[in-house]
Amino acid sequence: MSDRRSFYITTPIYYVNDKPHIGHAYTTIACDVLARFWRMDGRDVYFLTGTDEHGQKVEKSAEAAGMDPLAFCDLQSAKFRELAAAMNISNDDFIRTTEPRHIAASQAIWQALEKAGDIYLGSYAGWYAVRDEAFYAEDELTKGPDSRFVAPSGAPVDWVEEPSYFFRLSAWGDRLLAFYDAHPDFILPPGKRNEVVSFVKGGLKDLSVSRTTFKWGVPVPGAPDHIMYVWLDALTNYVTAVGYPDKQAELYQRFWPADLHMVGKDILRFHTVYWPAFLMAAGVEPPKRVFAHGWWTAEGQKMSKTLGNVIDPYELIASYGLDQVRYVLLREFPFGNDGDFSRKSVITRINGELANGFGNLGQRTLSFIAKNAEGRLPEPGRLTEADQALLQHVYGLLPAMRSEMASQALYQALQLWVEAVNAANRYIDSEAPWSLRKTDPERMGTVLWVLAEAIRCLALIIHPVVPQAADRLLDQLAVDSTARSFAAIGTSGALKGGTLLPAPAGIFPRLQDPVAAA
Ligand code: ME8
Repeated sequence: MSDRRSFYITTPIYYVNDKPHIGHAYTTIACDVLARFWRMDGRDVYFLTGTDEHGQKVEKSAEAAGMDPLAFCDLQSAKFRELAAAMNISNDDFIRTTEPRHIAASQAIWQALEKAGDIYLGSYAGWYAVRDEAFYAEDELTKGPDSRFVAPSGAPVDWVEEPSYFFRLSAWGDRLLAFYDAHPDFILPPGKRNEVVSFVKGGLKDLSVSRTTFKWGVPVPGAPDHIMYVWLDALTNYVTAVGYPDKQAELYQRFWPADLHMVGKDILRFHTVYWPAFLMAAGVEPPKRVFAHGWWTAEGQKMSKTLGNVIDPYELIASYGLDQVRYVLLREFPFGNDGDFSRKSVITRINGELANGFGNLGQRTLSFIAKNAEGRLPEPGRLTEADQALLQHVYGLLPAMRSEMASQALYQALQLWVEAVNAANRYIDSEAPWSLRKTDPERMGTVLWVLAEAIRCLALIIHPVVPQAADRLLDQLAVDSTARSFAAIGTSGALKGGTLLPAPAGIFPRLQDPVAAA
C-alpha cells in the first residue's frame, strides 16, 4: 500500500432531470483543478463524480419524456459523462445511483441506521418541494405571487401525507455541534459554518427518510412498499464508490473519510447536517470537509429555463477554448462567493491574463530564441540579482499556492500565479534581450535561459487549471513527460542550456475585444 498522503475529493452527483449547465461545469472543474493539483504534488488522489438518478423529480421527467425511468437515466447520465470528457476532467470513477453496487450500499447504510435504533415507522404530514427533493417546515416557507407557499429556494411545495420511516435526527443536534466544535474546518467558508451551527442550535426535527407514494428509488430493506428518501440514497454515493459496506475494501481503507465534498451552497444542509448525522449513526467516520461554493448568475440575472438564459458549457468551450473556460470560471471572483457571468468581463480577463499575460510571455521568449539563438536554449552565465529575484519568485510559488489550495482559495492561488507572470513580463521588458543581441550576446543568453526556466515553472504550476495549454508550452521547452510534476519545480528540474527546442506556437490566441467589437 502507498504511504503517500491520500486525497479523496467528490463533486455532488447531479440530477439527471435536465441537461448539464455552467453551474455543474463550475463545480466539476473546481474539483478537477484541486485533484490535478494534489496529484501533481505527489498525493494519492481519488476523484469521484456522477449522477443522482432516483426520486420524484427524475421519475416525473422520465414520464414527461415518455420514457421508462432507467432508459431515461441512461440517456441523461451519459450527457454528464460526455461533458466531463469534453472538459478534460480527470475523475477516477463516475458513479450512478442506479448501479447495483450503490443500491446495495444504500440498503446497507439503512440497515446500519435501523440497527442503531435511529429509524422508526411513523407517518409524514408536511410540505415537500419536488424540485429540491426536500421537506420544509411551514415557518421556512413564504407566500409566492399566487399566494401559494414557496420554499426558500423559490421552489413550489406540495402538502404530503403518507406513511414514512423517520430518522431520529432530533437526537443528533448536540453530537453534531460537538463535531463542528472539534473540527473547526469541517464547513467552509466560515460564514457557511455559522449558518449551519445556528440552524442546528435552533433544534432539529426527525427526518422523513422513506416515501410510499411513488416507486422510483431504492427499496427499503424489509419494507417493499417504501423507497428510501432520495437524499439518503444520494449522499451514500460517496461511500459506495470506495466499497462500503466493505470497510476492509482497498479503496475504503485508502480514501475514507473523504477529504473534501465540494458542493454548491444550495445543498449545504444535506451535506453538513444530515450526512454527518447519518454516518455517525451508522458507525462511519464523517468526511473531513464540506466546502460550499457560491452561485453564478448570467449577465446579472438568475439563470432559468423560463428566462432562456442558461449558459451551455459546450457553447462556452466553442467560443473561448476549453482551457480558457476552465481558467476564467475560477478567476472571475473568489471561490465561495456568488458571482456574475458577463461575456465582456470573461473576454477581457482571458485576453489580459492568458493571451497578453502568460501566452505572450511564452511567445516572445520562444520566438526570440528560435530567431536569435538558432532554436537552442542558451547556456546561462553568471546570474544577476534580477535573474535570481525572478527565479526565487517562481520557485516560491509552489508553497504559496499550496497553502491557498489547501483552503480551496482557488482565486487567490491564481492571483499569485498572475503576479509571477507579471513579474516575468516586467523582467523581459527591463532586461530587454533584443537590445543585448549585438552588445552582449552572452548576457542575452542568460536572460533567455532565466525566462525559459521561469516559464517552465509557471507552466507546471498552472498545469492543473489549463492542462492542454501547459503541456503544449512544456513541449516547446522540450520538458520530458516524466518531469511534469511539482517535484520538478526548482533547481532540481532546471532546464539544460544547449537543448534544441521545437518550433514555437502560441497557446492562447487573443479573443476579439468586446469593446472594439461593439
Ligand atoms: O442538488 N452556480 O443536484 P443538481 C453554481 N442531486 N453552481 C451551480 C449552479 C449555479 N448557478 N447551478 C448548479 C443536486 N450548480 C443533487 C446533489 S449530492 C449527494 C446530490 C451546481 O443537479 C452546484 O454544485 O441540482 C450545486 O450544488 C449542484 O450543481 C446542484 O446540482
